[in-house]
Amino acid sequence: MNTMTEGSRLVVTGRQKMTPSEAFVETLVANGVKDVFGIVGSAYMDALDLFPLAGIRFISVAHEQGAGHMADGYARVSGQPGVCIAQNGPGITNFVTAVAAAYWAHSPVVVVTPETGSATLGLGGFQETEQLPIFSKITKYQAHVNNKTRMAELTARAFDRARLEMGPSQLNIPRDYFYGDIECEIPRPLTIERGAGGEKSLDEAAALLAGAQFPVILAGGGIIMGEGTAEAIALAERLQAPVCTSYLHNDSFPSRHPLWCGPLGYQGSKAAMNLIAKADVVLALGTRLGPFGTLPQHGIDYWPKHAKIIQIDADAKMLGLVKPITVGICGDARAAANALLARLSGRKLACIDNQASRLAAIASQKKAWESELDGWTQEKDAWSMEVSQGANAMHPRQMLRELERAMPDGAMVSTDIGNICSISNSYLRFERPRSMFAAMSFGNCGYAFPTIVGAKVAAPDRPAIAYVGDGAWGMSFGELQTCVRENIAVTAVVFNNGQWGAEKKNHVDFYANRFVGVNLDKQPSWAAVAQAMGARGVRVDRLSDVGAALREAAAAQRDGTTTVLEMMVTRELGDPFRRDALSLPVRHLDKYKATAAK
Ligand SMILES: Cc1ncc(C[n+]2csc(CCOP(=O)(O)OP(=O)(O)O)c2C)c(N)n1
Ligand SMILES: [Mg+2]
Repeated sequence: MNTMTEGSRLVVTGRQKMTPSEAFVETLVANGVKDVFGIVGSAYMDALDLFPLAGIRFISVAHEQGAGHMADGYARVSGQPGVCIAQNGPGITNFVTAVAAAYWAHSPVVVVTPETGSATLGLGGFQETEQLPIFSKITKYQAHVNNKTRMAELTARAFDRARLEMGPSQLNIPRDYFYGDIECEIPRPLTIERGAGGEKSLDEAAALLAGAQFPVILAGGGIIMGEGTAEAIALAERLQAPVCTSYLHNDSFPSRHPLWCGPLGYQGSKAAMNLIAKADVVLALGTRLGPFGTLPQHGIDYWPKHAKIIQIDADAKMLGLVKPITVGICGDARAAANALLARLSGRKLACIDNQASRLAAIASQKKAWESELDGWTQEKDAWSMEVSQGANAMHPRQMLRELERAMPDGAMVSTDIGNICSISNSYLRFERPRSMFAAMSFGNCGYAFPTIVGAKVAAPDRPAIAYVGDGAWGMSFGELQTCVRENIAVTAVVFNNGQWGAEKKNHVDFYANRFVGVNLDKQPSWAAVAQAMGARGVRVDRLSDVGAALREAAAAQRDGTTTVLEMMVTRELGDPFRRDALSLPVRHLDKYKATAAK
């Protein structure tokens, strides 16, 4: 007996003779892999041939970058490794951007990189490049199959490490090593439980929290990855503390909870910023406190520099890296929250004595921010006023508010990098974790659409919506082919403002409107392009049509139809991304003096 049934699948057991291709595919099966994203290539054809009988669906995409992002979206929604594979050389180099994005999103992606044959490596044959150095800085682990007998062992380790280190791992396989006879056993996946952190640090943290007058929780992605939402809620309720969500993790705390205050960071919630500014103790739960996510916004320099900071992160290297901390706890967000709850149980808490005034502050800050958002129908700077005057198109903020109101329950939303996508941060609220998939700190345009396609594969019953600027759409709409061909129904909301808006904003603010390469003139009708590609394409010009258009598109997903909603919006632009990193132009050469700041 060398097979057994596990769930609905047949798995091989015991040490036995097999080919390396069989060993590779069986290790995928042992790791629960049901979907692999990629583009077909001769390099791994012998293994690919086994996918159907192994119960693995090969999702054939338009571009390998798309496959990498899909594996990322799949991993982020399921918590299980997403897998992508491609042809040696160019197929693999096409993965690079997606792997870098997955690295910073902490996504357990297994990147399978078949390589040129071991017998000709270094001779500069066909489709050859050194595939390990390229990924060395954007993976948590790299396995190189240096001997075909190690195929199962190293494949299994790539999965174990992706899970353990919460990030991409690379499995590099010389293409000739798929062939031959080996004898091996398929390893079972490792299950390593993460703990709460050191006892002493947890005691110190509990003491700080017990004495805090105005504790604030900063809820990070670690809560989502650690499945710790219920524990985070319980801790917040025990402390009656306001909860801010960390930048682009708007799904780390339910927005209908009275203690929820909204996101920090670029285009975040003023309520969250004003409240954290008052904190005497901040509990940063499951966050690396990334530098971009705590920059001043809306003119508010909110980070409480004199507060005691308790930082909890599963990666010890993140503790105290960006912000000075009082207590650093290397632990799982959920386990640590539980350990803190246990320590606070039955204890007298200073913050409970003054809870009424703090709850009143939360309620009034939230009310003020909501009414500010309601009244903030358009951007009021000179450029925005000029370009939106008399325009028939919608104001982006109003359009985003309408999308928010029409957002179907349980929706997953991915967001791209751009001015309008960034502004959407103010309007994206979620009730459950694993719902928001932003491009995170790698910040690449073209992220959102393929990522939502991968998310939809992992969660086919949830509405899947991508927010994408028209420039980023130009980079990524090719994956509409994948949606149509592979019957993966999603909705892309494309913001047509005819420009690379986020970068144009820098021209406006720093370069006296000298526009170079920021206008997207002569664009096609993206609704018509969608139709030509076999999807539904709808052009939306009026605010009153936005909600119905989104609801119809989400409903169409149930019939297997992908929709592109082309939102016609004005060219107005919100606050810039990188005010922190730009300076007014200085010129020394006469030739360029005309461009110097006046
Ligand atoms: C791959 C990549 N190339 C370039 C950039 C620089 N960049 C950041 S935002 C942006 C403009 C995005 O334009 P669009 O997608 O149309 O959205 P909008 O800003 O107009 O809302 C660009 C080019 C980037 N982040 N990623
Ligand atoms: Mg644009």
